[in-house]
Amino acid sequence: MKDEYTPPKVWTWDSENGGAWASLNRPIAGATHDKELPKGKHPLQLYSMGTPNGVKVTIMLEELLAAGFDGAEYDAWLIQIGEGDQFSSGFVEINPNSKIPAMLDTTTGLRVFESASILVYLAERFDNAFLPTDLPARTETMNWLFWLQGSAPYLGGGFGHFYAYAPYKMQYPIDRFTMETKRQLDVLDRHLAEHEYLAGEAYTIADMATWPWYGRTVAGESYDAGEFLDVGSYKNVLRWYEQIYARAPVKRGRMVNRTAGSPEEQLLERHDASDFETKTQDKLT
Ligand SMILES: N[C@@H](CCC(=O)N[C@@H](CS)C(=O)NCC(=O)O)C(=O)O
Repeated sequence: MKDEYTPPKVWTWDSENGGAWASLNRPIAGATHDKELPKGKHPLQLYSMGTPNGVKVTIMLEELLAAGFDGAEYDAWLIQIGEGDQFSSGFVEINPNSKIPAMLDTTTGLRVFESASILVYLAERFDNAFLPTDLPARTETMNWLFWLQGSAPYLGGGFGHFYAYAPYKMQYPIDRFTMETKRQLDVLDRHLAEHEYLAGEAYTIADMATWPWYGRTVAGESYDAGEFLDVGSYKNVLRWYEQIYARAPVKRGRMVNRTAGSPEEQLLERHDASDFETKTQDKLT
């Protein structure tokens, strides 16, 4: 069988193992080069890219600003993960795990990494916005937020990797992760049949975290796999996806640090609210 493999006694790093991203993957942590991070004028400095994990945070920041929290003004700097920016000494100082998104709050002097930690941090910094304070709804918000953080790696690192990025198609991992991805979509679909949002009646950080992953998937935007996953059958997830996409802050958040798609939707860096009108890629090129 083509995929059969007998592991050696001790694994060694074969830097030529192929597949998208292979040149960036290393079995060790730490910085690869010395470079400071840029700093802007706003209280919050975000270092990110418009991937699903990055978009969670830019949606939250745009939602906070739209809700009137001026202290949530932010500079969003682009970290090009395909070019290894996440391995600079400056980035590693604020996230030793070298993954976007990472944030520096210049008001408190705190670094914040892991997208869900950033969402909870921002909610708590700004009057528990989008994080209910009553115990049942707060618990349900956390349930779904942790569900997303545990589930999305199966969709991205599992299904997406083997369906779209691996050097060749292998049935065993594709079957395994397709099964799991469809099971997760069904979990969401059944829950959203009974509830307007993930935590119940309120739109929360759990929706903001889940929308860029599973919303994007039912919209057919993940890994060119809409037909393969039969995404049209998850009607309740689609209803929830569209309801959230109708929000102006979500539309804006989705554009920040975005490097793919139509140029008018790509705002590579965001330093001012007016940048959405004047600095998208269609206007700059
Ligand atoms: N659990 C992390 C995951 C972050 C993550 O995987 N980020 C990806 C982009 S979506 C990344 O920075 N990849 C770069 C790399 O692996 O070198 C979070 O939720 O923040």
